[in-house]
This record gives sequence, C-alpha cells and structure tokens, in this order.
Amino acid sequence: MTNLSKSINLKSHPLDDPNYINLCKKKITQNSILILKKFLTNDSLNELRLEALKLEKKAFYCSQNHTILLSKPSESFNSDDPLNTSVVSDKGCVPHDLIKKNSKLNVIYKSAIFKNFLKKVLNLKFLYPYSDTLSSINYNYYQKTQQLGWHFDNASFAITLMIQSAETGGDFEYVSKGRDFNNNYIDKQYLTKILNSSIKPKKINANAGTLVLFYGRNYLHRVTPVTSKKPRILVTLNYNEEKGIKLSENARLTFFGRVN
Ligand SMILES: O=C(O)CCC(=O)C(=O)O
Ligand SMILES: [Fe+2]
Repeated sequence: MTNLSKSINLKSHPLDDPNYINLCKKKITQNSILILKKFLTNDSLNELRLEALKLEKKAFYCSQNHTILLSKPSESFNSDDPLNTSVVSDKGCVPHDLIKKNSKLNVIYKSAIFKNFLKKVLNLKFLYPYSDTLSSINYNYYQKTQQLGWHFDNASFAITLMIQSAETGGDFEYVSKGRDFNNNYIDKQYLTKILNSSIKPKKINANAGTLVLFYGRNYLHRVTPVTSKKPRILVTLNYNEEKGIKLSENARLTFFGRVN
C-alpha cells in the first residue's frame, strides 16, 4: 500500500474502497468511459515524464492506412460503406522490454490493488499480462501531425495514462453508441455521420496524470492530429482476460518493428 501510494494518488482515488469502486463502476456503465484526473501523484508523474523523454529516441514510428475495424480496405464493400473508409494512424511506440523493471509503470501494472480495482470496475474475472516481452506496457508518442484515425479496438477495454498532453491538437474524441460487439450489431448510418462530421463526437480533456478506462471495442474513437511541437505522450496498460496470450507477430512487427 505505501509503495503504491508513491505512484497513485490514493487519497483522491482509494482503489480498494468498495464505495469508490462502485462509484467508478456506475460511471463507466453510464458513460462508457471513466476518467480519473490526477490519478498519478505529482512525483510519479514527473518521474514518468522524465522516463518517457529519455526513452523517446528509442521509439519505433509507424504509419498505416486502415479501416475503422483496423483492417485493410476491401473491394468487396460498397465504396460508401463506413466499414471500408480508410483512415491514417501514425505514432511512435516504446515497448515494455525497454522500460526499467523498477519503473513506476511496472509497480502500477503489477499491483494487486490496481488489478482488483480494474477487475471489479470492468467486470472481469481475470487479468493477465501479455506473455510476450513487448506488449504489456507501451509508451506512445504522437509528434506534430501524428494522429490515430477513427477506429474500434480489437480488445474489449483500454486503459491509458496520460503523461504529457500536446499544447494543441492530440485530442481524444469518441462516441458512446454505434456498435454492440457481443450482439454483432453495428449502426452504419450513425458511423457514416461521425466519419463525415455531421455529428460531433465527444471530446475528453485529459491532462497529464489522468487515467482513462474505455470500452474501445464498442465505441468509435480517434486521436486528432497533434499541431504543437510538444508531443502527446501516453501509456497504454495492456492486459488479457486469458493467460499466455501474445500480441500477434504481425502486430508486434507493425507497432514495435520487431517480434522480440
Ligand atoms: O491515445 C489514446 O488516447 C488512445 C489510444 C487508442 O485508441 C489505441 O491505442 O487504440
Ligand atoms: Fe483505440
């Protein structure tokens, strides 16, 4: 507990308090997103920002065109099908094996209190790390002009920690309807309106130190292009509900430039 309180602001976010857990669960159920501001202590945020800046030169940058389902556009769809719209994503990534063993990120990621909180809030039975050495914790860098195009995640939930927001651009935008993955439902009309900007998405204001939990497989989301020289730096904390899962070799090559 003492150790974790050096990393996480447990006074504002008492992760093992059943009332706080229920409050968070209610919020994510109602809003599809949970935003916990000042989640990191000031000291740990400063330490992680320095760690991120030191590792920045080791980031692997990739750029891809993909559809909102993260596939390649295909000729078998009608040209106006929103599931076949091509978007661009480009960012840099530092994989887990380059992050120091004693980094506060490893402390948080492995903490039983943090994992129990996630399990209860997200209604999950188990949470396991990736069994490859690269995918569990990643620093993501969005330099000027870089962005993530509109997409649904492959994973059912996403956990991110903002380390540094861009001065301008780099906003996380999302909608909270449009797909029900488990029931194989997708609202193409609604998605078309988001993609052609006739409906305005929601936007979150995540300052450095904010934790975000999000059901990214059901809700279309994107990161708008960064327009400042200062990059947006964000950590993804990636877990699986099953033991022994590796990110596919293809995805590792794409995002990290290597498989191990
Ligand atoms: O950078 C973010 O805030 C979101 C990242 C994201 O959507 C993803 O990695 O799939
Ligand atoms: Fe995503």
